[in-house]
Amino acid sequence: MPRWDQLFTDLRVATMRPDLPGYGEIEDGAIAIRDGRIDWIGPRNALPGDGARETREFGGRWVTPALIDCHTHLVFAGDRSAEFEARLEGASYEDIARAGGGILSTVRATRDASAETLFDIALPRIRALAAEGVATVEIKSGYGLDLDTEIRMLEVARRLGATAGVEVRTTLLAAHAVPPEYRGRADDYIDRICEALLPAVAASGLADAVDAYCETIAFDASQVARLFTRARELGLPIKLHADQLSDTGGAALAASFDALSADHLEYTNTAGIEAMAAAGSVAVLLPGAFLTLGETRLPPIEAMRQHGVPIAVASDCNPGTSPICSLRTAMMLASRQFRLTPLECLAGATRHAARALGLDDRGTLEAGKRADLAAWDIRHPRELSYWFGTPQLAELMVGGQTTRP
Ligand code: DI6
Ligand code: FE
Repeated sequence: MPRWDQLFTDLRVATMRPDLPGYGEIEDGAIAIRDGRIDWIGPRNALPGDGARETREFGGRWVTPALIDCHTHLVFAGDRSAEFEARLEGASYEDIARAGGGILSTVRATRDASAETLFDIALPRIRALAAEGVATVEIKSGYGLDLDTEIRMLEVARRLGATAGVEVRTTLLAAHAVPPEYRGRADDYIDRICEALLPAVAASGLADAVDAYCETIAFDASQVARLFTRARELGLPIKLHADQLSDTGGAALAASFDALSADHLEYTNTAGIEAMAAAGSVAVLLPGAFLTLGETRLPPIEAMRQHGVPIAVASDCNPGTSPICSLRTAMMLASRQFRLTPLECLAGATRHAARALGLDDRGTLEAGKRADLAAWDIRHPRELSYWFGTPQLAELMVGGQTTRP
């Protein structure tokens, strides 16, 4: 009996291992897979003699860990192009939200949509991500704001993963906006989430984490703290939309709950970054939202680097602030707008993105990790943050099985 199910040779590997310099490259590499996991990886000339049931040569192609999009809202109905137009004519995102548009207009469309409709609308979005090498996608709820619709969104999200051949991680974002029936009563809505919605979703097993929108137009720090206290009681890990449009102390708040990640962070101060470093929270940067809203205030990248806060990059695919269904585009924007190096962008879409989801079985290529691999038609992995809208994926494997093309 051969020891391995598959043996891949003649490939160049960017392992993205944190203990190796640069991309953790292996020039003439080999990867052996058993039961969907990497059993052996290294230079071909060091390969132990054991055989495999199936052997494939990769013609010198580059292989990286499959990409991970750790922050999306890709299940929603309708669109917000009229609002986009209004913003270009001078309205602000906050003004539109306060007038009952913004997130609430997507809530109306999503509440009205059946599970089938939501599924059909979202399927091309997740397929677009898979087609560019993404094998793990986080999807948030948050356009329902009532129990039925939040559950419907989470169920659709899970089904999308099964159909598209990628793994979906779901996040409950019930505290995304104050729903119309609670207008002016944000505290009552937080009570409702803590008492009914969150326990029901936790019991359903449909959410892998809990997120909230901490912002002047959404929920304040004390409301978010109440929600997170309840989430922690129920054993759910935490993420936070923090300090995107103003400094509300969101990063420090997230860190005080040992959050997996705090996301956006344009207005985060140094104390917030220090707290994140101490808590081990990942900074998730969302350059698509920065671009779409025409923001100018940059997240404190240098402080993140100095304090060793891991930086992830995600698409934030959503109809209001990031109508961008492409993690590769987010990587390119992160390098251009935020001056991340191509190496930082790739770590941000692999190793650090895995950590932002609390997943330690993927994001690098080393023995014991899942065989989630992307093979590329490129000359160097830096190209993954350089080309824009250029199809370069040769093959995507999830657990050693080819899902793309
Ligand atoms: N993520 C969000 O949840 C909000 N901004 C962001 O980057 C709002 C999303 C929306 O406007 O629908
Ligand atoms: Fe978001």
